[in-house]
Amino acid sequence: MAFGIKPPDPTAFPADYKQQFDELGYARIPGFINTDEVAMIHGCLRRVIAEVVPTMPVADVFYEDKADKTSLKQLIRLYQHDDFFEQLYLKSRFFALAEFLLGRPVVGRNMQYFNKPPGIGQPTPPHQDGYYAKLTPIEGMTMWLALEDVDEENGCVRYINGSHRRGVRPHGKTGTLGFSQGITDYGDEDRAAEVCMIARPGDLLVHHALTIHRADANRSTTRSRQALGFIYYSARAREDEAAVRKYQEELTKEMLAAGKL
Ligand SMILES: O=C(O)CCC(=O)C(=O)O
Repeated sequence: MAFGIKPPDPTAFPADYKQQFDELGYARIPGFINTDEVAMIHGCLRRVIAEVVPTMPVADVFYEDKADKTSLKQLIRLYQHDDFFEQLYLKSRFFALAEFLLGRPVVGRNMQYFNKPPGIGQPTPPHQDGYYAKLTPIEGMTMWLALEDVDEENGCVRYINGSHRRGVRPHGKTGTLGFSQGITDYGDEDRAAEVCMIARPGDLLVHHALTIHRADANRSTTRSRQALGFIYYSARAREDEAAVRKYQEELTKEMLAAGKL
């Protein structure tokens, strides 16, 4: 398997990664995978989009415009639909890094493909992943792997330093498919504090479940903005599964009624 099974010694990762994650609420790891590995992921994504997506439930495949199959914006639970992505998620150095950063055993909860198609990719509203997750304690992270050049034009991720230490902010419905809840009192002070994460293919961003983040729309008319998201929870965190399921079912109904799914 490419991408390496767990390193024999988890301290093989530089201590600086954990220091950044603990202090800022995110770590930026340039070149976490190399160009051959990026190319392999693109190849597997092309295969999945051609062969697997047509068999996936509508609740796991989001388009900016469902009548236009080139406007694919998100694939949910990718690891449950394809063996390559299952290995990449659960038996790789991504998994090992998650345990290193959290300092305890983790479990995989979701792996997603994110795209902002050129010209039509919508903004990602400001949010905290931990709000969606209904976890106790809120111990988890999302890894965001850039598969293309990402900058201010095509919608880089923006973080607020230290926001993982300041609790959960109020969230409300956004109407955005894939990011249904956003921070309701996000203001100028928040915008002034944002740090824009410019990334190259293979760079990894890792944010804590409480770190506030958002992304702009894709303003480029020629470049997409593709990434993979790996969500890991601490193994000791308990999820309110019934509440999450109920919310997801209601949301799917609403999105179907709105013609978005
Ligand atoms: O891809 C994006 O725009 C944001 C992804 C995100 O919010 C996340 O991974 O938690």
